[in-house]
Amino acid sequence: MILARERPQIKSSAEFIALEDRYGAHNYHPLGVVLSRGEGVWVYDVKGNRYLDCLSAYSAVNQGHCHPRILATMMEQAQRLTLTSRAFYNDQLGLFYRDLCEFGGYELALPMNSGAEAVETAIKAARKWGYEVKHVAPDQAEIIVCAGNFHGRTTTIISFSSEAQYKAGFGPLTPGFRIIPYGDARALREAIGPNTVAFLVEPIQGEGGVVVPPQGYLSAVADICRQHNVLLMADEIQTGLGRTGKRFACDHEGVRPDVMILGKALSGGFYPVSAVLSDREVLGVFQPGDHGSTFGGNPLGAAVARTALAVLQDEGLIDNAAKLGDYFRQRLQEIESPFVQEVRGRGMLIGVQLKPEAGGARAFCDQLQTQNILAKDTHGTVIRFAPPLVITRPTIDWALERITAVLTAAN
Ligand code: IF1
Repeated sequence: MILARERPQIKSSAEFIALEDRYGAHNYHPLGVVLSRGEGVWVYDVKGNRYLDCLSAYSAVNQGHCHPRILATMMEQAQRLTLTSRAFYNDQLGLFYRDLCEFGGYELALPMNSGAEAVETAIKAARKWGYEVKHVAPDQAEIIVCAGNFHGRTTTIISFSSEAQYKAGFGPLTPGFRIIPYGDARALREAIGPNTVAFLVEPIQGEGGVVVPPQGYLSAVADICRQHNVLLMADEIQTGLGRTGKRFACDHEGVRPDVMILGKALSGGFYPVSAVLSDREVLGVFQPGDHGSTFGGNPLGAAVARTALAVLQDEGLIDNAAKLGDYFRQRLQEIESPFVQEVRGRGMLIGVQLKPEAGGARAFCDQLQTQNILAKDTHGTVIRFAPPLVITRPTIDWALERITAVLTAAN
């Protein structure tokens, strides 16, 4: 059958960009490249130019673009059954639950779609746990979060953002959150009160500019949470599933959070699949009718996510991220650039912090694009390098040559 949708008749990048500009809300400011195909670490624009994808859809395509095994699952499942709603059982969800719980080492899972929905789910679980298990007085539950956090864009989540732009004009905001400095375990100890039910934290702050907390921070906050009967909730939507060279970034410090929040690469970029993992004591608070989602846990997403998890493990992508990530970071550190202040990160999540006088990261990303490398500035002065975890050493060397040229050229 011929595809029912309109095939693009227009060919030029400018026309595709004009279409988006004309009909789309302007809540993004993309780089001027129009992509139409992806394979592994490479993406191709409408003119056929090839680029190394150093963003990986914000770490959603850790397994590489259009991974053939995930694609095969997607096609096969899409022909059998895509969506049933949770009003009925389906023959994929249970298998996904089992694989995900075994992968993460938790008793129970709750599937959603976007990352923000999974964070919302964790917040609801923590509050209900607070009332039912910790016996906090009704409507008094408090959740502690960190300055510089990024957990998504819903009204409740932006309520505890420290970034003025994310919430300006969107009030009234949701109460019940308290912001403390990131990377400061003592600040957590001092902020905890009788109504504190949870501490929500990213093991590495992505949007904050690839901020790696001091060594020992995660294990310290885990101890503090345990001592005070406060749930440690790790948002590993960006850092989890191999990105930092371990299964979860918390694994670097041997920390097992009470609540693990996953998204992005859980589907290898094929489909929005997110999930909250925890144990019976926490996720057990949800009764039928308390929470849900039309698409969450659908058979297509469940099947895709199972294969996405299997690919991470079977192809050794987590080890690859550790080894080649260290290599990439070290080689970036060796570049003698007048513009670079610091190179930081873990595994294949790398941030190049530019000096204030470098004039912002965006211009460097534009330059990298002319060298066939797509990278995204974050926080104004940080270039983020986070290619798919299927990247090889020769490709990293290819990229380093070009990155070096851009970082050492007189701007
Ligand atoms: C955008 C950053 C990445 C996340 C963490 C939850 C979510 C995200 C730790 C929400 C999403 C994305 C969304 C994207 C930009 C972005 C991002 F630059 F903001 F920091 F990835 F690096 N927790 N992060 O990173 O997940 O609901 O989007 O599925 O444009 O907002 P979502």
